Amino acid sequence: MAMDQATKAQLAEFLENAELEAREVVKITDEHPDLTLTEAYEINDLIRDRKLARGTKQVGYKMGLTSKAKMDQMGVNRPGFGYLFDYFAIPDGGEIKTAELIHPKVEPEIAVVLKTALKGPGCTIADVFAAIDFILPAMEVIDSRYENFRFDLVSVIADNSSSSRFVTGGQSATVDQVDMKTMGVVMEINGEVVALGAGAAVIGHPANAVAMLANSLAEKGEEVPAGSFIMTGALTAAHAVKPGDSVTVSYQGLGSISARVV
Ligand code: OOG
Ligand code: MG
Repeated sequence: MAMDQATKAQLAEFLENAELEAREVVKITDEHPDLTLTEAYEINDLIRDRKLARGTKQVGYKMGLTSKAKMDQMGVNRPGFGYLFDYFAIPDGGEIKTAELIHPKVEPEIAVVLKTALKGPGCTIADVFAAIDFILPAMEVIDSRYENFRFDLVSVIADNSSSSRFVTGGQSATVDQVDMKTMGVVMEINGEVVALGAGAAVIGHPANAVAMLANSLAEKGEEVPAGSFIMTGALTAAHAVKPGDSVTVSYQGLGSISARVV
């Protein structure tokens, strides 16, 4: 039976409170095993509405589970998207504050900022190249609200795809200056290499993930607005961090970004 609006609103409140209070909860499909993907996105939209109503600003989008490494790590077989809000942003060299989070993990990503809107359906990689203003290095801090990061596709989609914080800044480049597909990325925690990959790990090319976002939003009549910051998804598995850790991600042709965990 389809989920009624009141239950969706109640689940949105449940998940958003868990995020705001840094408290882990059981995955929502334990109680609602028939939750559909469409309903999960509706719950996440209600979380967005709650934040916007409070004056929080949406600054962009994230694609999640776009690499085989991430799908294998999380046991999920297709990508999804989530929203990024103003208070998620941590400047390059800034602090990941564990007191505000549940069980944070970091992952290296390639991000883009659009100069023009992208509208699906039928958005292609060529449209994405034409719309990109610049490419930025990014580190996502994911923090599933579910115990032990154990979830299924619909539960994680309803939980804004584990979105929590992101670090970006450093050096930018245009699409002519770097090759996002072959771009090498190295993530180090306390000086030790913990993950490495190349842009192609993200469904063949990070720009494909941006096209997928535009085409997914089109299904509900939305576009990706000009100026959006978009994280294309982790290139590698995510790594847990703890206070005292220092994380650096280095990019071929894009410098590096770092953060301290406190
Ligand atoms: C879901 C979010 C995945 C990515 O980049 O693949 C994600 C999770 O792993 O908790 O952000
Ligand atoms: Mg991510």
